[in-house]
Amino acid sequence: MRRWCEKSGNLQSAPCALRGPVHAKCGIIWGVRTILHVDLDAFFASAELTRHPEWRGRPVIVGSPPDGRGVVSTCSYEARRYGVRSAMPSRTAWRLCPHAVFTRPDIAFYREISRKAFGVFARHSPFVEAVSVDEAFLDITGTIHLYGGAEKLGEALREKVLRECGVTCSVGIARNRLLAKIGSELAKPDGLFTMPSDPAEIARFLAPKPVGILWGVGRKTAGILAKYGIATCRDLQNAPARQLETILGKAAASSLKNHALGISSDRVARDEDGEKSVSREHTFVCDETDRENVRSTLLELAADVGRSVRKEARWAATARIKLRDADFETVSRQTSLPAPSRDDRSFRDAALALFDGLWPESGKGLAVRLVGFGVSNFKASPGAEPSLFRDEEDAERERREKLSEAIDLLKGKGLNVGTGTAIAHRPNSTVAGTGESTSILPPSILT
Ligand code: DCP
Ligand code: MG
Repeated sequence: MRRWCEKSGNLQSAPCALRGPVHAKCGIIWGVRTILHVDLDAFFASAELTRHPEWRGRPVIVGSPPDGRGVVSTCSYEARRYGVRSAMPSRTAWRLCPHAVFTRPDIAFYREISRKAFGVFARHSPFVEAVSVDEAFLDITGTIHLYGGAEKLGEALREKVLRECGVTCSVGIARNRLLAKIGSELAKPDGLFTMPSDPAEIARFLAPKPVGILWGVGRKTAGILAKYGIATCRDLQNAPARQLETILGKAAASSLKNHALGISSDRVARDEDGEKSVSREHTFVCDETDRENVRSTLLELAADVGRSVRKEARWAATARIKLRDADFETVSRQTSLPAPSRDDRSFRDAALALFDGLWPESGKGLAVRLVGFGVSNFKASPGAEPSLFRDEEDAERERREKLSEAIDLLKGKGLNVGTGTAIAHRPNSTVAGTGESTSILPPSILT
């Protein structure tokens, strides 16, 4: 029997030499996983149709008015037939489709519908990982039997989303997140697609598809690969490892080659991961080009992470940040903290240093979709390695911790202290908690 490696996502065609639930050599746990990816169709436009049924059947464009300099957020599938796309200048959209209904985005309204949809997702699996305002991964391994099959579960979910939220969605079902996401893309709009499960079949299935179908391959990476004659997944599958390493670097080369074969180590974030890290992410509804806004959002996330860490007796030794650009390419950087800490100042300093490295002040033309901050590598006690200045360092650390705890207390009483505006008050935003509250998350996602 073929089994999927829980950790790497690889399908082992020959049974493990050392049978049993745990691979004795590397400690890998064996099991068969089923992942569902769900993405609402033309989300903002579909949401508008729930309160404007008279627009049904017409091209609907949500975004800036066509007489201004703004862009399209999204549009109905009727408008897509005319070539209208997200991020296109509204003026161009109007030229392509002058008879379309144009309407401005109403983020608060979409957030309500999104919250309801995540409520439906959470009823189909305890393991829900929010990706953005309208998409999520569900690990449905443990709940399939309640529905009599993965596809039946997927159809039940789609039916409930439509009934309770008034919008359609598309679902992909596969053995890992990478393939599930490809599946939902192929199912669009208003469909369900189950990816093959045999590794050879998966490789054959992906071979003719353009490299852009793979998660993380945005326009930029696709452009670089094209210069070397790599346009399809088949080209990637056959590319010599050396050549790919020269183009992309060692780590990216090996993961991309695996992705082209449908192999991915992605896992839907689970509860037990919470012990290992605490993180928060923020997805901007529209791409954010204002460095200062991304930076201050990051600081709010760092403060939120700090509050969470301080609820238990643990001190983090590592901090990391994550940025995802408009092409869905994600970069992350991590650093060791000077000492295991849990005060706001330490997290803030680390976040800023990492951010400045990824997006220097001189960096122009960046557009960020998601920003995240997390800490990990927890220790049971604070402080640094022995040093000459230990007493002073200890005193300073304690002072900072006390200050952070005092702010937590005041915030807990509803007093607005500290810097920054709550993310929830920004129009261009959704928030997802990961790490300790990972499996979740309708409430944290959009508060
Ligand atoms: N969005 C935006 N600007 C973009 C891309 C998206 O404001 N450049 C907003 C509007 C979308 C929502 O995010 O409705 C979700 O993005 P998706 O990429 O999932 O796009 P849609 O849901 O609109 O369409 P699809 O059916 O392709 O998922
Ligand atoms: Mg969508």
